[in-house]
Order: sequence, then structure tokens, then C-alpha cells
Amino acid sequence: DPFVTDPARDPSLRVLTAKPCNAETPPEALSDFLTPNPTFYVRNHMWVPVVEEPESEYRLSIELPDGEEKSYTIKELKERFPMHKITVTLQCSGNRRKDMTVHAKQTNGLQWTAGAISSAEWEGVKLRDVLADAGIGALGQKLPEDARHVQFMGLEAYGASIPISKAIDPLGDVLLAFKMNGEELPRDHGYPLRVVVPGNVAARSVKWLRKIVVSDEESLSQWQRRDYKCFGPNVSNPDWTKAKSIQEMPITSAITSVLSPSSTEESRNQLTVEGYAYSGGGREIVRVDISTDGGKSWDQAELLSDSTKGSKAWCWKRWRYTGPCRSCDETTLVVKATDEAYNTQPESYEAIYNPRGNLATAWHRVSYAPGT
Ligand code: MTE
Ligand code: MO
Repeated sequence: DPFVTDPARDPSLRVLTAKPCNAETPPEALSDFLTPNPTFYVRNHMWVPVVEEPESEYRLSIELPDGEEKSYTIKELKERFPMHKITVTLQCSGNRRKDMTVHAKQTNGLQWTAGAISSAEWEGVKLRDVLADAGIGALGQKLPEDARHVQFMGLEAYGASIPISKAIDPLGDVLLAFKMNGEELPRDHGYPLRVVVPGNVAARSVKWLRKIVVSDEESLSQWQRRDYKCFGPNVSNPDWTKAKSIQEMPITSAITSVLSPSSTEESRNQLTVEGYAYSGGGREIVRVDISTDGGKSWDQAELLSDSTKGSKAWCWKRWRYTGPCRSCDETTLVVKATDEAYNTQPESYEAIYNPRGNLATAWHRVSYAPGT
């Protein structure tokens, strides 16, 4: 049983599968701006690799398009490159998949609710600095034509890739991270080294990173070539080669808590609703619309001004709404968000249905009965 060496886990995580461990952040922890490490969601495809002496034993190797290979110990990475701290939200492409199943039809994959998303302050060195040292992508230097993708390989067998443009973008902030919220990376989240790709689907933030390959091709893994893609709502048996891999995430939002109005007559029809909104590509959330009558009328939530680190808006925005509950018998609360490019969320899950239930970003609806 390769799972016997998996780490102990916080009992408040909402476990979907135990082996491999797939567990959501509980709603209480979703109200924190930075998710505490023990309740940061866990998405493992396999077991958690055991790494005993990383400072001396662990080497990250980098293979260039001409076949040349360089390698770095953890100590070298820490000593030779400037350290950076960046606040980044990671979100699984399957976040809210269960909503798509409930509101459209059956989807195939872990039935996440709104907790396959979490945020942390990550600390490490920039991938672009290390690649430049290895001989690729320094500012002002011409890129070889066959340097198109940067592939990442984990210690188990997981792998994925990102386009070279993201990897070497001075404002792209891709990190090789050693720390998470000021602590050493927990084993579940990639100890001793993980790549963090801000703004992209979390599937590209490969944990237990052992090798980087700069290539003319995307990663050959199924997680690059198959699973994380979307198709038209009519396509039930997709030709996986025909769609683009998910990279930058689309905009989404969710309600994470509804506070019942207090019992005084005056505030009886007041409601407080809280949640998050997030968009990929570093696009900032600029507006969150709330409806307390199933989407017939709208109001705006207050955006909380949490302070972030990094070149772009890589982190979710928390929001809060207190207002009259318009049709205050049984009702549906709805949230949708808008980002700085004026992207907004689709109204229905049917319109974005795909059999793998990826990117279930439709308006988030929560039923609410006063007095409950
Ligand atoms: N990296 C490795 N090596 N193995 C994995 O199973 N899962 C990916 C990504 N990186 C995975 C991985 C997926 S699909 C997600 S959503 C994120 O890690 C989850 O990161 P977390 O467990 O730190 O929340
Ligand atoms: Mo994921």
C-alpha cells in the first residue's frame, strides 16, 4: 500500500476520496483570506512521495531543447536566486463540478462543491531566473524556436506543462516554491519543492517537482493532453486532440456563508452573505453582483481590500453583502462576478456542460429559507 506513508490530515477537511487523498477546504476556512495550511484543499492523483534529506539528496534537473541538462540542489536554488513572496489562489478545474451535475447532468470526476480552491502566500525563487541561469529566456536573449513549452515532472508520475511565454514573463510570477504561508511546504502540497503558476489552472502547479523540460511540445501526460480540456455542450465523446489545454482560468465566484438575520423585528429582513470571486490570468475582480430573488433583481456586494503580493491580481477577492432579502420567504441567493476585462460568468450550467465537468463557473446559486 503506497499510501501508508501519506501524512496525517486535519479532520475538518471534507474528504472525497482517502486514497489518493482528495479533500475540500471546509466552508469555515474559506472565509479566511489566506487558507491555513492544514485546511488548504488537497488534490492528489497518487500517493505523497517520501523525501527524507532534501537539502543534500534532492536535485531539480532542467533539460534544454538542445538536450543539455543542468541541475540544482535545493540549497543552490535558495542561495543563488532572489527570494520572492507572492499571494496566489489555486483552483482545481473541477471546483463546483457537483453544481454542474445537479443543475445540468451527470459529470465524470470528483464531485467537488465550492471548496476545491484555496489561497496562500508562497515563497520561493522565480522560474524565469532559474531558466535564464540554465540558458533559456534571459531578457534580451533570443529564444530558440523549439523552446515553446515548459514541462514539469513530479516525483510520483504526475506531469503538466505551461507555455514558455508564461514561464519567462517578467510579470508572470511563476515560482519554484519552498514555503507556504511562512512554513515549510507541507508534504501534501509538494514538499520540498513545487511550481506555483499564478493565474493558471492548479493542475499546472506541479508538486514534488523533480524535473523541468523546455520543449517544442506540451507535456505528454494525460493531465495535459486529455483530462483538463472543455468541449461544446453537445459533445459527449470528445476527440481530445481537438481542444486546447486549460491554462488561464475563467472567472468564477461562490457563496460560502449565509448569516441568518437576527430576530429583532427591524433586522428580520436583513441578510448577510459572504464568499469569494476569482479570475485567472491576473485579472482583477472589479464587481460582484448579488441577487436575493433568484436572479430577477441585483445589488452589489462590498469587495474586501485584502492586501496581496505579486505583479498582478493572482488572488481571489473576498466579498460581503448585507441587504434586504427581497422575497423573504424561500428564495435562491445568486452571485456572479465581473473582472477587469469585463468577463463575467455564464448563467446556466447547461450552456457550458462538458462530460468531465471542468470549469463549472455558472452563476452560483444557494437556496435559503429564512429562519434556518
Ligand atoms: N502535482 C503532482 N505531482 N501530483 C498531483 O496529483 N495534482 C494537481 C496539482 N499538482 C497534482 C500536482 C492538481 S489537479 C491540483 S488541483 C493541484 O495540484 C492541487 O494542489 P494542492 O493539493 O496543493 O491543493
Ligand atoms: Mo485539479
